[in-house]
Amino acid sequence: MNISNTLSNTATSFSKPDGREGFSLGLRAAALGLLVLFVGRLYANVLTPIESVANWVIPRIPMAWFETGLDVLGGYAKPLLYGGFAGALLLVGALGGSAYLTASRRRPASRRAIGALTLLPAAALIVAWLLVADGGVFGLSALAWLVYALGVVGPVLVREGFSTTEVQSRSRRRFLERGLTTGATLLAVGGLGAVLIKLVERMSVTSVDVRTAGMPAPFTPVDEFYQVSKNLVNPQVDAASWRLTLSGMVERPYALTLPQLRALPPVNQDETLTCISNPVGGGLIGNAHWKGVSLSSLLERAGVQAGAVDVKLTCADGYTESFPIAKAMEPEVVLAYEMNGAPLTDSHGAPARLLVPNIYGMKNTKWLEKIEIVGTDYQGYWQRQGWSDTAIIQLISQVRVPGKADKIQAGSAVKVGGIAFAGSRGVAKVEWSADAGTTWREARLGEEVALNSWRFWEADWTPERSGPAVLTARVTDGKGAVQIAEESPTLPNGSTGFHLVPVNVT
Ligand SMILES: Nc1nc2c(c(=O)[nH]1)N[C@H]1C(S)=C(S)[C@@H](COP(=O)(O)O)O[C@H]1N2
Ligand SMILES: [Mo]
Repeated sequence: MNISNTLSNTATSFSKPDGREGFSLGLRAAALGLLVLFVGRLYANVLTPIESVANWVIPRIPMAWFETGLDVLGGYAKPLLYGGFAGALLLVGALGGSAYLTASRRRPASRRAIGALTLLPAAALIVAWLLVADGGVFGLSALAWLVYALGVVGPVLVREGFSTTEVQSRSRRRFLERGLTTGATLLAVGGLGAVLIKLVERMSVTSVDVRTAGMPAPFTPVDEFYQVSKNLVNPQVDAASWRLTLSGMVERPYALTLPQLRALPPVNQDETLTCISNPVGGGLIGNAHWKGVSLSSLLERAGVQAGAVDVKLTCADGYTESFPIAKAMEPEVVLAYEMNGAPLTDSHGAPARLLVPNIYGMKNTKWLEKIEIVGTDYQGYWQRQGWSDTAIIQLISQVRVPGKADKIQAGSAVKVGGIAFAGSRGVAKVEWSADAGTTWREARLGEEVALNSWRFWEADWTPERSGPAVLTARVTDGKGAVQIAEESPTLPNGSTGFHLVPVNVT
């Protein structure tokens, strides 16, 4: 045994236990790897593994599970899933680093073999990911994942290299190394925080039970407008390179740039949008002023051929939808590029999204890129999962006031009011009830904002007795159809039933 070996053994015995050292090395390396994944997601549009997996899994699980998950987690499901994924990868990195360092120190001869073994699960994950990842991002996704895997094992390998070098320069190396790892750690933590915030900003995280109390503004401010999308992280479409193509069963296929779209004769339209997933009384509803171009004018320019059945829509996030060609020819179907007087925001579908009156939000496609005329009844993303294809908006009424905090006293008048919506059928009448629908009285209707918009209603109520009461409302549309009491869930046709609001009269 020579002197250098003795010194080396002494140095090792003074260093942190291998497991803990490996843990912290692996953790930092994983943070760096994760940073690479997130930066790639933000700036090169490379899906992270969690999104590839979610894209594959979600359409394959029963919708009831999906809905239950949303019910339990509310609007936080997406950030939680994403954060959980980041946490899991950090943990895998840390545990991997720890296991690797411990094992390789114990049997230095098999260091390389163990290194290779550590890479095996990563390789298996890459293969699994490749199998589920969608289309064109295959290569890039795999590359990012590989960087992550190497990021975990690589620094541990390098660290191992350090520990076997000559003893003389050891303390200087340690000093340098410590500086480098501290710097890298700070960079990784800061960078990770910053990109995570940016990614979370690109998630649609509206909870179904927000902002249903109190009368809403007639036009919903953009930042309060509900957001729904199938994506964990929404696309950010580059307006300069964006093209809308019109193709399929048309005489003259063509493409439009955003300036070309904006140069066409504009249509201004007030319209209420609501999600088919909105429960009775839920907040996934909003009204806005939209500006864009009528879809029929775009289709007429292309010349729709005989035998056309559906308009098929494809978006930047891979979302697909469709509706019948007859619907597409209605002048009020609008390809919008402005919302409440400002360019569409990313979360609401910039640079252009469809507005389809009388039909649930689902078919109001955001980030639209491709319009195809097809000769079949095309089934889009949600239809393949069992949601309605016609997706006609159900009759909707909500009681928004009085709220939970308002005092209601026997013998004194209180304002009762809310919203009513009937798609493009129009609101003809709203009735309200203080006994859960046993007896009805007619409410006063607010001004009609627009045929395709919601309508406010109100009434004065002077309760006679104290005790519990249940407020509710029902709407009659312009064709004489009356909202039904029968309760049905959101899947597949949108929720029905009365919005029952229990109150206590004192
Ligand atoms: N490209 C794309 N468009 C989409 C969706 C989507 O996931 N991807 N979600 C739809 C659903 S389910 C609804 S309710 C509306 C919501 O529009 P908003 O977020 O502007 O309120 O967008 C629709 N358009
Ligand atoms: Mo929706």
